[in-house]
Amino acid sequence: MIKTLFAAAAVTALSATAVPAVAQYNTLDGARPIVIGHRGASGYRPEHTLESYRVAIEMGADYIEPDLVMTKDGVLVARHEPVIGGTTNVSLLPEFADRRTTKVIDGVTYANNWFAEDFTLAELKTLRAIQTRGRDPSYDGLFEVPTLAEVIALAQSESVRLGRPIGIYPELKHSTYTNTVAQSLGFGPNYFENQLATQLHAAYGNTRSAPVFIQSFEVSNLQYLNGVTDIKLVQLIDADDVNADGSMSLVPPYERPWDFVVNGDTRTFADLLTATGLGFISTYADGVGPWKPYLVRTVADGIDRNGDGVIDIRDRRVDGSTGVIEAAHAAGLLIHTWTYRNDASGYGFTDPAEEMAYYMRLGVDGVFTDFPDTGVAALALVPEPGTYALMLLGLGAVGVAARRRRG
Ligand SMILES: [Ca+2]
Ligand SMILES: [Ca+2]
Repeated sequence: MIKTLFAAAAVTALSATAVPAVAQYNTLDGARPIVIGHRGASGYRPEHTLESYRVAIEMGADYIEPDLVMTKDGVLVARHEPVIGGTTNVSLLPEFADRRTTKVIDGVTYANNWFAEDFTLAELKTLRAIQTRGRDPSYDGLFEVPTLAEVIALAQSESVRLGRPIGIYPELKHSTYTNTVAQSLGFGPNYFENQLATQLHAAYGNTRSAPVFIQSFEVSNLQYLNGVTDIKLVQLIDADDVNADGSMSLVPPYERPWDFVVNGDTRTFADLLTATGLGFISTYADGVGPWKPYLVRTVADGIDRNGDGVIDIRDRRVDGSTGVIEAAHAAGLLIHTWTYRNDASGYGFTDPAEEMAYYMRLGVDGVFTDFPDTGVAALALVPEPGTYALMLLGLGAVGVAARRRRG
């Protein structure tokens, strides 16, 4: 209905040859898509450090993304996983050699590694973050593991300093697992979600207008939070991989939310993206966050788009929307997708900004990227739908005027 109203406004403006107040994007409400600094600016600095978040903010990210795990003393800290052997220098520290162990998290065995919940905050603070994915290691060993409280403080102080809102997009990692650990440490049920909600409410108030999205791959934790907070909630949608024919691969343990596995719910992640599934999500969440291959159709046409001499899944030509974006919007859900990387583009895009712009033109409401400056660059490549229609009618000057007006 909102989009219909905007379209009517465009026609009125056209007939009056005035500057049109048109919807500029195919997003749920016509607003500019948001750029989310995935683990900060993790393409440039070790992920989930205050420095990584700070660089993301400097590059223009609208939101910074802390993934949350829990310490032995129940403090929420930012790490991609409870497993910390690969993202810190813990393996180099002889004093923690005896913490090395093997655990199973959501059906996956992590052998001979270190786990956040076996360290107090004071102990974790003696570790230093290291870069991942083979990226520039020159910042390794410099930065601490930040607490959620420190991430909130950074976002709020930077919002004041820069005069623009910097949101946070915390992810509850493995809630079922983390709450089991929390109970074994003597904390109460839903400790993980309660801690997050308590800290967010103290910092922002219990309000939907807080510059915060809470995300999770599990469902029951978000349903629980829906009864605890008005802060916006986003259901993440995973898959195992993309098959050679471009279809989604749904293989355990990545075929359904882990709490579904525990509770015997047989719905897959893909089931949650049907109209029925999206309607279900809309009963407890404000948005949905699918892995990006769910959103675009692709065609294998034999062209080596990335020029590496091999024809594979990454060379497939994108061919429009699968309909998931439109279905999410029809269910009233925002749609934020991930992860965009300059050093690992998908589907034959040689320009990572153009890749993000493609999804933005289709209507996604936000993108998670390790390279927030590229996300900002992508925004400049997205023609506003209203402007584009006017240009087709030979009124390019009006379109230029409209583009200049964009803040
Ligand atoms: Ca995350
Ligand atoms: Ca290739």
